[in-house]
Amino acid sequence: MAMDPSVAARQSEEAAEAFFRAAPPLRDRDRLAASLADFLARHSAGGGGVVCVTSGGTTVPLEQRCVRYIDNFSSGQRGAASTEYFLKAGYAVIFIHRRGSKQPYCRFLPEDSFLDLFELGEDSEIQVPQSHSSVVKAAISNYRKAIDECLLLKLPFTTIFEYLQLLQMVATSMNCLGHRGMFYLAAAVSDFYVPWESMAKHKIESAGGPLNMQLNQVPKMLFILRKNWAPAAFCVSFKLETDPNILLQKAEMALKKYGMNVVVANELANYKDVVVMVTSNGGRTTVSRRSKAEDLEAQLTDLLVKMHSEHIAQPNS
Ligand code: 9Z3
Repeated sequence: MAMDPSVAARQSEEAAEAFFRAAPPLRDRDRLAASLADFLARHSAGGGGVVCVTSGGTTVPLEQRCVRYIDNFSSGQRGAASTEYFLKAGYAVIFIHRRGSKQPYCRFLPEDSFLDLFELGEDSEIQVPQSHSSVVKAAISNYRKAIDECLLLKLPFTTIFEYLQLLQMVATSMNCLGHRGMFYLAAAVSDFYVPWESMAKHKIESAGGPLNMQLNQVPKMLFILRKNWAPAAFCVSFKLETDPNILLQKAEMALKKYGMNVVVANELANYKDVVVMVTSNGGRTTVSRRSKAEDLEAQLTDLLVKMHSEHIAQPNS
């Protein structure tokens, strides 16, 4: 028999509360909260949109003094590129990102950028070779403009504990923006984790033979975000699958179960080239990259910005 929805909702809320109670407290919480409050105060008046972009994969530590961890697939490319397009469209962006993942405006810099981008001149001064100068100038000027005009706030995470605490902090603070807020949840979030209180304190011994470990399910925070943290915001989540036969069905399930406005469905094999936007009015829109020179995120964010404007114009939608 299906569970009563109000009982299921209460259970999700309790699971979320238990998760936050037991999680190790966010380092630097007060400083991060102050910079978030300052950022949002600048955007609370006026009619502009504010989007929270999440990007990169969360880790699941196996030990409190962590040597080993489980990771999630995500380079941060999608979140970093999308941040650039949202800024271009006039949004203020809160970029919750995995430490060390791809960053806005740095996507076209060489991998080992510090060593590859600079050279020593005749008098040992540091200079940028001509071949890289236009990429470097564009990156610096776009980045500086976004920071100086207070349009980009970067908040880093590594673990699932940090990620969910940051998301909760940002979402509850963005609630004051009502329909002007958007969530674009591209981070690859762990489904399973080891609760902090049952986690080994020190490095797990290998002398004892095979390791048996039970992982708990991470509470479904999308549901809580929509229901309690920022109910009026425009919410876009991503669904990643490796089996194309279940992808759209899973995306539709997420749309209904968590009350998302849009679920972007993508398949690991071709996620850079094609995604399907599944929307709450029953629509399915395929977005494909027209050439390798183009970012799929340009089209995707363009469509979402239009849908978000309609959401703002029709507050009861
Ligand atoms: C995605 O599906 C993203 O599009 C990618 C982007 C992680 C594939 P990259 O960062 O990759 O450009 O290298 N993100 C969401 C993945 C996810 O964990 N979704 C959950 C799920 O599928 C729902 S929150 O269950």
